[in-house]
Amino acid sequence: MDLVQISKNIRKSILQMNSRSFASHSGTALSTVDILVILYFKIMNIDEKNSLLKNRDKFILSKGHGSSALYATLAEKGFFDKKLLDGFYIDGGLLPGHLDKEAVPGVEVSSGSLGHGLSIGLGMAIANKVDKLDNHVYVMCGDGELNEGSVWEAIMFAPHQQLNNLTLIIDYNKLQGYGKTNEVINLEPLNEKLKAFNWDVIEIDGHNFEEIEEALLRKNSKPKVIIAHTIKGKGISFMENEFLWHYKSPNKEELIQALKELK
Ligand SMILES: Cc1ncc(C[n+]2csc(CCOP(=O)(O)OP(=O)(O)O)c2C)c(N)n1
Repeated sequence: MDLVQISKNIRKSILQMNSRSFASHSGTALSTVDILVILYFKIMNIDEKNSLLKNRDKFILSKGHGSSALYATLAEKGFFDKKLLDGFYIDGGLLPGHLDKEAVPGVEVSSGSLGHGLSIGLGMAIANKVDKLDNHVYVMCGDGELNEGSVWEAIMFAPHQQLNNLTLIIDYNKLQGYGKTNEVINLEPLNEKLKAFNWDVIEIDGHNFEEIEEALLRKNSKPKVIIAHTIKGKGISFMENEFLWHYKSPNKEELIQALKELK
């Protein structure tokens, strides 16, 4: 399995989808791709032919505005036909701009309103314990999303429930919708804060496949949080760390240039 090629295919799909529909959030989607590749192609117990398998692992993209990345990953994995990606965020298309669990096989939670995914994942992790299922729940939040107080309620509650079947991944790309995260509301010292809330904290380069896999596989007795240092717009030189690409959609020329970089 060529993970590098898979990540390139997903990045390509994201750019084509966002360009076709004039959608925002290309940078948002691109920072998540390498983590999604390891989760969906190496870690999670899932069946693309049976998306509702009872004892499946679950992934929640709480930063639902990065929907194009999850749709592209699910299509790459075979949950649905890649042709459906052409209907992303357009009238009559089947893939809504923000994530919709009713409309798309493999999407576990509808999201887009920030701050809810971790609490929902926490509930699923508790339900797994009650049902004596040993399946894992993974939730990805954006760094700006941690501005939502509801996230910190869940961060406080998960260790109290001893949820060792829950992993939070923070996509720490240092940018959000209003600028730099450390200028809007500084999260630092994030590692120490999460440790103080009694989580197992791991810090990694969120684009390094080995580091991502090792962090996801590491055994934990408490809920685990992976602080993944990522780059918004990762993979496309003119999008990397550029705030503009939170909002802008690639025009024809930009799309051609970006796809060239992914060859
Ligand atoms: C409850 C809520 N408030 C505001 C927004 C508007 N909004 C969309 S994206 C975004 C910034 C998110 O930043 P971050 O979580 O860092 O994600 P990134 O795009 O940087 O990966 C905001 C505030 C929203 N979607 N939901």
